[in-house]
Amino acid sequence: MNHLPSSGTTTRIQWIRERLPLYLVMGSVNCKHTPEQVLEQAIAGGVTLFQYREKGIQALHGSAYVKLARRLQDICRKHQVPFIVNDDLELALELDADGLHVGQDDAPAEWIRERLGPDKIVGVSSHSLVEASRAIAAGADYLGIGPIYPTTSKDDAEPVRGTEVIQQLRHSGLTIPLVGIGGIHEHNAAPVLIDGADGVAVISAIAASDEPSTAAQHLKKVIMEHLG
Ligand code: 3NM
Repeated sequence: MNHLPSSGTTTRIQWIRERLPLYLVMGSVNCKHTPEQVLEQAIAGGVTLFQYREKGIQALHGSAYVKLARRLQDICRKHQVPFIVNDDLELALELDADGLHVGQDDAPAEWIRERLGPDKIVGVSSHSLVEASRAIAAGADYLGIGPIYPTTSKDDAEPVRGTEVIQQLRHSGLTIPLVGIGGIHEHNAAPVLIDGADGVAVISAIAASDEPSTAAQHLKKVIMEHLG
């Protein structure tokens, strides 16, 4: 990964924003091909950021979980795509990952920022202006906003919100990088960007595709057409 600029600077915000356009989130349970194949192909198709999210009944545990993380991190390093860990601070520290993403029910963002220090990316899922403001005060680098559309990839997903929260955050003047998540694919990605997100985060649109590279390419095309 190219060096993450210092916190609080406009170059850092710009750096994060440049990596949000096409954010792949996945673990082994989401993949139609092997996770390594999916990630390699997705990056070839234009993925700009990756989050290792190994969740669900059939998720890997123990050393298999850590080994897969390392293999996916190696692929990210080879292609200079930042490697973010979902909701596992210990794994992020052990792997010296580029960052950590947490939800509202996970460890508090202040504590995560304190433990990771200023040189790592911290992402926080937020569903309202109140949650967003709190995450920003805690030192979040970007916010994940969702679920934008119905999703089958997250068991405990909140009610569908459309792009309303994104609009609300932008209208209230928040400039923090935002990524929309939940049920996004190439045919419904445009409103997410038009309403103010800097990118889209997807699981199934790429990981469950027969051709992850083509799926990523098609999504990336739509995204780049709508980013300013
Ligand atoms: N978080 P898909 S929705 C991991 O609303 C995740 O915060 C969400 O998967 C949120 O692209 C979601 O397959 C699942 O719908 C996204």
